[in-house]
Amino acid sequence: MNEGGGREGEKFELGKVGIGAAAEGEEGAEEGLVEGREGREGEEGRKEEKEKTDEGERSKRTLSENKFPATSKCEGRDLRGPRLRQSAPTRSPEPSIPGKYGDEGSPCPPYWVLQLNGVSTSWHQRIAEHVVKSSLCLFQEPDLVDKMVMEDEFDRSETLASCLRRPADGDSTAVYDYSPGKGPDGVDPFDLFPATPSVFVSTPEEAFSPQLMEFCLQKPIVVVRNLCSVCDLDLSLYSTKALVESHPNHPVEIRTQMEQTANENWDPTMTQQVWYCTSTRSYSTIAKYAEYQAANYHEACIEGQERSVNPSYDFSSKATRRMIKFGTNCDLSDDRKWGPQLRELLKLPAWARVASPGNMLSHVGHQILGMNTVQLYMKVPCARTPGHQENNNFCAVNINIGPGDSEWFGVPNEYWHLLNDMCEKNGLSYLHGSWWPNIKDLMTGGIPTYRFLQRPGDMVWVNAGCVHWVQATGWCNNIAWNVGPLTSRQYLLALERYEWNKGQKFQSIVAMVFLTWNLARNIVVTDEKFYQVIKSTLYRSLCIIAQTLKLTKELGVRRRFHGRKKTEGAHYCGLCEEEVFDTLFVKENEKKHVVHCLRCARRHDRNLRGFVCLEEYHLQDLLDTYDNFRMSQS
Ligand SMILES: O=C(O)CCC(=O)C(=O)O
Ligand SMILES: [Fe+2]
Ligand SMILES: [Zn+2]
Repeated sequence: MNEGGGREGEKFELGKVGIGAAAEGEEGAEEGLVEGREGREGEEGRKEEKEKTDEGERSKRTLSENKFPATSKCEGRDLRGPRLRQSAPTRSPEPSIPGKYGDEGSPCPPYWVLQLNGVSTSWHQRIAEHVVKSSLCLFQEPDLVDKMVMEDEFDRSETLASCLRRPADGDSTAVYDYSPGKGPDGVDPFDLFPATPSVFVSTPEEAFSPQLMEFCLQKPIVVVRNLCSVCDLDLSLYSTKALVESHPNHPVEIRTQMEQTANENWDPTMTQQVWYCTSTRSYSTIAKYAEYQAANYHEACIEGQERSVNPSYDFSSKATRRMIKFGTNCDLSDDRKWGPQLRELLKLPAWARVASPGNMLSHVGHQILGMNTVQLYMKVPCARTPGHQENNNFCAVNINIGPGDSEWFGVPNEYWHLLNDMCEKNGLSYLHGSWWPNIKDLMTGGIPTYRFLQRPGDMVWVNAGCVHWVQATGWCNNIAWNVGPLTSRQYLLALERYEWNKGQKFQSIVAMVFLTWNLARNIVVTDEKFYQVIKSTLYRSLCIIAQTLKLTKELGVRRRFHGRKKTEGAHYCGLCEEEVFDTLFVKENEKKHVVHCLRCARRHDRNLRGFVCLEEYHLQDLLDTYDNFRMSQS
C-alpha cells in the first residue's frame, strides 16, 4: 500500500510540507540561547507556540506548521506559576511514611495492581459519561445521514454502505467507546507501600530473555538493576563532560524549583504542603547547565564537608530554601549530532529500544520528539519531574547515567482517576498542571504507591498508564524515551487516553487513528483481542470518513485529492487540536491553509461555504487496507 502514491488525483498545493522538527540545523538550534530569553525561532518557537496554546490563546496553525506536535516528554504543559519567595518555612509535622525503599531484597512480589472494590466500574462510567457529553457532533442534524442518497463510490463497497447506515454514534469523532471494565484481581487495599518489582540481571542471556520482557509487561513499574553493565552500555557517552564536549551550545529547558525533600512540597510562601509544584520555565544550553551542575556540587562539598554524590539533606535548621535548576527535556533526536549516544542504545534488548518493529511508536513513521526520540535530563539534588502519565499512556524507558541516584514514585494506572480527583480538589488540572502528590493524601485515599531508588546503570520501565513522579537524590543525568509494546493493553490504554484528551482539550501527541492505519498496513496480529480492537478503530474511522464525504457531497463542497508525503506527520485541527484524519477542511482563498476538522469548519459555516475538503488517502486504498487486515492464525 502506498501512501498518497498510485492514482494521483487533482493535487492541491499547500505550501511547504515537510519534516519540521527534525530539520533544525546546528546553527539555528544553538544560536542566541540566553537563559530566560523568549521568542526564539525554531524549536523554541514551537515550544512558545505550545505554551500559548496551553494558556488558552489558541492560535491558528497552518498546515505546514501542524506536522509535528513538538513535545516535551512529560511536561508539555505550562508550569509557569507564581515565583517562590525565599522565606523561613513554617514547619508542619513530617509525614511518617512507612516502607521507604520498598524494593530492597524483594525481587518480585506476587501481585502488582491493587484495586479497591467498585472503583473501576464507577470511574469507567464517569469517563464514558464525560465522553458522551463532550462528544463532537459531526453533523448538526442527527438525521442527516439518513437523508443521504447512497450512490456511486459508496454503493460499490459493502463496508462503506454499512458505515453510512451506522446511526447516532456516527455523530461523534470517537473511535473507541468506554465500557465498564473489571478491576484487576489480587486486591490488597491495606498494602499502600508495595515492594517495587525489581530484577537484578547478571548475564546478557537474562537481559535478552523473553521472561524479563514479560515480567516488565505485567507490572506497573519495574526497576531493572545492572542492565546497562550487562548490555555493555558505555554510560560515559551521556556524562555531562561528554555532552559538553560534543555540543556545548545545544539547547536545554530549565525548570527553576525549590530545594526540598521528596516528602515535602511547599506552597510558594512556605506556609503549607500543597499539590501545586512550582517549576518555572526558561531555556539555556548544555554548557551553561554543566557549569551550574558542577558549581552546585562543589558548593555542597564545601558546605557539608561530605563528598557524596547523594548528599543527605536536613533542611530543618535552614531558615530559607534555595532555588535550584533542573535541566529537562533536552532533545537528543538528531543522529547527526548525537550519533554515538544513539547508536549505543542499540545494545539494549529490542523491546526497550528507541525503535524496533515491535514498538508501536516505530510505526508512526515520523519523529515525535521525546517519544520515539531520546530526551536527556540533567539534575542536581532535589530536581523534580512532577506527577504525570506518559503521553497517550505509552510505556517509558529511563536510564540513570549517574553518578547520583534518582528517587521514583509510581501509582498503578487503575488509580489514575483518584489522582485526577485529588488534583481537581487542589484546583489543579491533572493533564495541564504541575503537581507533586502529597504522600499522606495518597495514604488517606487508599492509593498504593511504589517508591524506590534508581542507581546508575539501572533501567526503570514505566508500564502503560503508571502515574509517576521523580526526584533526584544526587547529581545525575538520565536519558528516557517511550515505547509501545504491540499488546491490546497498550493499544487500549493509548486509545482510552486519546478519547479522554478530547474531552479535556488536551492534544493527543500520538495521533491514534493515523497510527492505527499504519499498524494495519505494517503488522501481523495473532492475538484475537488486539486484532479486534484495531479492526474496530479502522471501522469507526471509515464510518467518519464515509459520512464526512457524503456530507460534502450533499453540501456541494469541493473535494481535492491532496495525498501525503512519506514521512509527513499526522494532521491536527488548527482550532481544537484534535487529530484530523483523511478529510481536512481548509478555506479556499486563504494563503496559509489552516486545517479544520469538520466540526470546527461547520462552526465557522454550517454549510461549509468557502471550504475545500482535502483528501489525504484514496478511499479505495483505505478499504483495501481494511479488508486485508486479517488475523494471522500462527
Ligand atoms: O528522570 C526524570 O526525572 C524523568 C522521569 C520520567 O518521567 C520518565 O522518564 O518518564
Ligand atoms: Fe515520565
Ligand atoms: Zn477542530
